[in-house]
Amino acid sequence: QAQQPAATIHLNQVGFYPAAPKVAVVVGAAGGRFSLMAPGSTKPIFTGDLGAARYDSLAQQTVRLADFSACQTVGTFVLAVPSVGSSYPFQIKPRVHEAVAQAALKGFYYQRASTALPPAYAGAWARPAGHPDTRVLVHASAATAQRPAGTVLASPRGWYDAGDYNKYVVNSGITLGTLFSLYEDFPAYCGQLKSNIPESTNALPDVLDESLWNLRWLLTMQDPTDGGVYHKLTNASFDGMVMPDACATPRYVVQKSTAAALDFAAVLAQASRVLRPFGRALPGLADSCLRASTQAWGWARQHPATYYQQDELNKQFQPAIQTGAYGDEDVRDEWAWAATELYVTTKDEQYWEAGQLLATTTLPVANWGQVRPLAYYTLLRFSSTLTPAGRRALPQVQQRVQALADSLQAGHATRAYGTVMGHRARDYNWGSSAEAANQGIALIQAYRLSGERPYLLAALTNLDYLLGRNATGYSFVTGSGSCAPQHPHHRPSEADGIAAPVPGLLVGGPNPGRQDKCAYPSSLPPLAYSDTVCSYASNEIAINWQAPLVYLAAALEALQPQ
Ligand code: 9MR
Repeated sequence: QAQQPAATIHLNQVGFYPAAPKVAVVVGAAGGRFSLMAPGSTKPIFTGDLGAARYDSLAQQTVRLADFSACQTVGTFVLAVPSVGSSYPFQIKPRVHEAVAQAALKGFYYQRASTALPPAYAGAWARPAGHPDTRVLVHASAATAQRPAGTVLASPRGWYDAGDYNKYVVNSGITLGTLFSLYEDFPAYCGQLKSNIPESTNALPDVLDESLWNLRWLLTMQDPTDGGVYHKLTNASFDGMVMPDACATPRYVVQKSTAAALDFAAVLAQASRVLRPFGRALPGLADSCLRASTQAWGWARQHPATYYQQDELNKQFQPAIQTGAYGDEDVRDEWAWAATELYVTTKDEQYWEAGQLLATTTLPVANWGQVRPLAYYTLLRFSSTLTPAGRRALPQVQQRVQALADSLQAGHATRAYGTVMGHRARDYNWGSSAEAANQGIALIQAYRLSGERPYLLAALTNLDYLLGRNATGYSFVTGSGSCAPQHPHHRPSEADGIAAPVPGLLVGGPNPGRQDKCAYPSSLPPLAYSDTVCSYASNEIAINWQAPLVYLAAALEALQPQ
């Protein structure tokens, strides 16, 4: 049975930086005083007045804010309101989100395919290896003269995409791109961000070691005979809710696609840049990545509209493929991203011209099907190294990132929950948690450009959202906070016989679409969340949601005044 939030005081259950804003949202209180005290104590260390009533029309909740920003006392506290009760305990201290950043990065380790997770790294969640993927079959949809259907390939390693055990190139693209961007934006902080993985003692930061687990798999998804990239490596249909080592159904690489080739080209061009300084530890790898990238780019130029359409594919080929599609039939943003990464890495203006980076005027928040922002962020990051063509675009690129951040943060402080996330119904889609995290990244990019602290604090409200300052009252990160998901739609968490779910994983969050047709406590957008294993539409985890959580938590840690 799903655990329900006991309290109607919704706040970041992990905690607050001493010098940053601190807000709790109290649902249904008539007003009056609130106080902070140590758990179990009745002696307040801070008191204040609840704010005026605010109405959240999406959640249909009347709330009042308890603002205790002025309290800078380090410690563990609860917030109490006489007519309402007490909050979950939280901390006020420097580096308060460091453990979340570490746990979120560690989340990727738990998603590793083709390897055992020993207790030294995985603790209670140790498990045998699953999905060796050393004998993967070429599916009929991917057959060529050189690689006919049934050809056996080795495509080991990689991360499981989500609660399922398949490996999808499109979704790996934005995930790796986000983690590499974290490294490029905050190299010093990444050097100290530790996740206790088998590679932790080598010369690379853990975030790069972890990324290499997926990158080495990704390289195997390219067909060396033509440079094309298979869309995914998958079972014909989803595995049961069993441990990885209990799975033995055939695995296939399916049809090559333009989106897969371009996401692959983008992330490998970025990888070659990121890994080049580590040439002693990784001889030849940066060159291999760049070669793979340009070959995938060349394939995409020859196949600019080869989309992955699973229903069409299943009309023509056997066996039918029922797993996640990640189909994307608008690849203009993938062109822009691949072109920009190749341009920034090589400084070759032919890529710049093909990318059409400025073709659309409004910049959206990133998601797996919309990667244009990653191109913008990369261009800005390398603004001082560009050739004239890229340099000329900088003012517009800068203006659009700023405009995105401004539109996100406009008026957020006066909204009911005071967070950037959640002011528009469309924020609550499949994977709304990633919407919150990717909004946070956009705000951090604007902060890096302008140095204006309000952007940084706006980003922090979305980390607050993810850790409990939201209409459900849940922290959406397993193992972080007192009321966090207990039953994520995640096969190892369900099947391992351990009560606690695998920690550090970000669940999808409220999704009024409720495509899974499970039992939900509410259909209102901010409340359409079900902490049940049934709920793949609101309670699954996924690597493309996890990566922006790692970015947001780590970037906020890196940017706090020490
Ligand atoms: O995140 C994806 C979401 O945007 C789509 O609406 C949904 C349905 O196609 O699929 C989501 O991705 C899932 C993928 O297809 C398979 N692995 C689990 C992913 C998260 O639910």
